Amino acid sequence: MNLLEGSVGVEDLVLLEPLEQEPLLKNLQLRYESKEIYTYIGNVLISVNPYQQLPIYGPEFIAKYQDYTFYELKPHIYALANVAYQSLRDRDRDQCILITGESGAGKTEASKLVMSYVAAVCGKGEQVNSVKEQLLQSNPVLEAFGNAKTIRNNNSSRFGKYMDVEFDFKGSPLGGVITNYLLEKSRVVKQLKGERNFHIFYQLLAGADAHLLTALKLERDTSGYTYLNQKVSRVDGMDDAANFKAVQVGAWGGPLDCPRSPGFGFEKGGVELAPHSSASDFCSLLKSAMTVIGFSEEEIQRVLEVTALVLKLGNLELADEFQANGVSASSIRDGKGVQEIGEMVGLNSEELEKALCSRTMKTAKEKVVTALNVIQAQYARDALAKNIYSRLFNWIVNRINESIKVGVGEKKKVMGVLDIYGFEILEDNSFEQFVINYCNEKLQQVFIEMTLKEEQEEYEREGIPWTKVDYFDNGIICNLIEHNQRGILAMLDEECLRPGVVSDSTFLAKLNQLFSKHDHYESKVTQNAQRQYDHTMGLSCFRICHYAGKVTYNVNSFIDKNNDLLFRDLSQAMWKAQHPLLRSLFPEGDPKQASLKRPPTAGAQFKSSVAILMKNLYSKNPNYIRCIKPNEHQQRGQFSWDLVAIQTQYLGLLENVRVRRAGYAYRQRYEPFLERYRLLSRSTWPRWNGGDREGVEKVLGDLNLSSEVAFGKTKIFIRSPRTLFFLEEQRRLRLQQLATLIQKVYRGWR
Ligand code: AD9
Ligand code: MG
Repeated sequence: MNLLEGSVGVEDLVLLEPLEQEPLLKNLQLRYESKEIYTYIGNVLISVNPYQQLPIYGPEFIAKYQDYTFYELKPHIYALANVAYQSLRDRDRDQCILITGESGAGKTEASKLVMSYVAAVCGKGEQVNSVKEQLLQSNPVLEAFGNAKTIRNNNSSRFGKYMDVEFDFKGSPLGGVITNYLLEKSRVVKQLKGERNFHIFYQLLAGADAHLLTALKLERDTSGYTYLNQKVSRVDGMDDAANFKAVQVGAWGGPLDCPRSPGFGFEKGGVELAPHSSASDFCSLLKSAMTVIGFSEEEIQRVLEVTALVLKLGNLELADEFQANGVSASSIRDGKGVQEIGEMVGLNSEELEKALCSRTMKTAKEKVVTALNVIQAQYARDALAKNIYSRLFNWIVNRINESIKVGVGEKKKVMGVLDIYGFEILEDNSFEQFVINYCNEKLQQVFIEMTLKEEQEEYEREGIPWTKVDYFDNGIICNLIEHNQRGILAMLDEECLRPGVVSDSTFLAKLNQLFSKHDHYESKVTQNAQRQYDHTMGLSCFRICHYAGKVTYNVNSFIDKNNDLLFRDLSQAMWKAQHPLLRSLFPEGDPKQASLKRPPTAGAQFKSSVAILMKNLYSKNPNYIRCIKPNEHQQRGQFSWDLVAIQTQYLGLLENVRVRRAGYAYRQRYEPFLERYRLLSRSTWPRWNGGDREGVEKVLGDLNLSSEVAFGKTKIFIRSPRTLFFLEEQRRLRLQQLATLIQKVYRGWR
């Protein structure tokens, strides 16, 4: 056990004295600078992104962590993965691993390390290996279609992901289910300066062989595509990529149980493959990953065709056209582009043009066709591209699920891994940030409730009285957002569905009226006199005081994004395509389905998927990884105090330590505890023949510490970290004493 011995700072923040923000940060900094990126809060793991290859992964480390219990080795993600897996296998408890943190903090890498650990230790055999391979290969495929270079992270996941891995009673993997959340589809048509579109577009153009490019009617040069034409077709930072690759290969390197397809596998993630690797490798590698998962040749081809279609749609230029009656209309400028699209997906090009440039409205008696002006037609084109891509992404996830799904009747144990966007406070916060932060608010609720619940359960198991812990309950904020009738999301839906003139500002007015007295809601109109001079908030904004801090949201486009409507003309046109995949993405385009109810709004869909997620998480034993980003520059060795301070605050780390310490700060099984401290009592040193618990009672009794501790059924519980420090100090002195004694004896001999 190396509780404090040889460690840099404290390895478990529960032992921090005094328990305040500054020492907490100092401790993380000290450890980070010594390349100790992992620190515990009890069984919660904090991980600070090293942005460099550390020699702490790979089979040797996997083997080590497999053989020891949680506190016996340095804090490590393998230790957490090990506890989760063993508890699933041996104690039959379903597990979930919740990984949170802001963009670039290392969530996706953490999820891969967990998966690689579990894959390495979870059974052997041809069948098992093939399941492992399918599960692992889903990663590069999803990263190709769902990740992109952003300013904050060269391989940023632009979707949330929850993956249930299912095991049989022996702990061998059977398969799994992936759920994805809210792909950032606006990226398909527009990216911020310095960012890229989803990796797949660049990979396809650079990596497809000439034959495939011709078949897809694509050009190799990215600059020819409006949706990609952002001057960042490659990602700098070879070093990062090389480091990253080494880390990941390390995690798998050597003869592990799980076979790897040569040169491509889970270990490479998307980072190394995406922008830096030989692109031609990539395409075949992506294809091979898809093949391993079970995509047929034809399916892969169809997927690439739809991807190409999106690029080509972006290149359709729209031009003004004036009609005789003075109404402005539009048409497609370049006939060739629309023709090519038509040929590729089996669609009449005139119909496509009509669908893009006009809108059909149905009244009770007749159909009215209105011409769209250029701006409206461009909007329609972009909406179509975004919809095609996000539906394609969902289709890919479903297709993977089809391959990895486990039979209904089979009894299984489940480990869920959640890699989801962290809390976001940007300069300009919109609908996306609103729902992301709502999700984080819910996760914080789960976190507090489950940490408390687990504490309580452990005390009950050990037969120790439980005292209630006070903590900030963020239920009031969750309610403000999600209440079925009076929540902000419900108000937004009401506004979206209401007939008559609705706009973002009518929505805001409604909120202002309803929540003027709410403690966690602010806006320019509802602020009290003192706050009126807050110039950071515009008239079109509202602010929510989240558990993690205040966030100002601009309501512009809330209605539009929540509605997420695609003109029926477009879905009907897509449904008419002969291309089977494209057609299947637009079932509502089927005229027979025309009377179908309106699909749920984006907000309502998100809310219900969050509710399902919460239910799923509550049914499992939680394991937390809290990822922290040490600097904004993706640089190794830099620890930006202020940046980390904000994150520790919104990850609620202090609160977490407080909860953990509210009862008993430290607990340990009797046997290792006695082994460490028995030298402090004459009754147990040098020899002790009694039971472990009795031995511990003797040691603590002799040191007059019995009132500071509680004796559980299998563990000793220590109320204050000070007691532990005292024990450690006594032990240190005693060891010194013993060393002097030994020296004396030795000299005497000589
Ligand atoms: V985002 O919300 O998807 O934008 P993540 O997922 O939190 O973000 P990611 O895991 O992608 O961040 O990590 C960002 C980069 O940090 C990786 O591409 C690696 O270059 C680097 N990283 C993260 N964790 C480790 C690690 N344990 N060792 C080495 C790491 N490098
Ligand atoms: Mg990620």
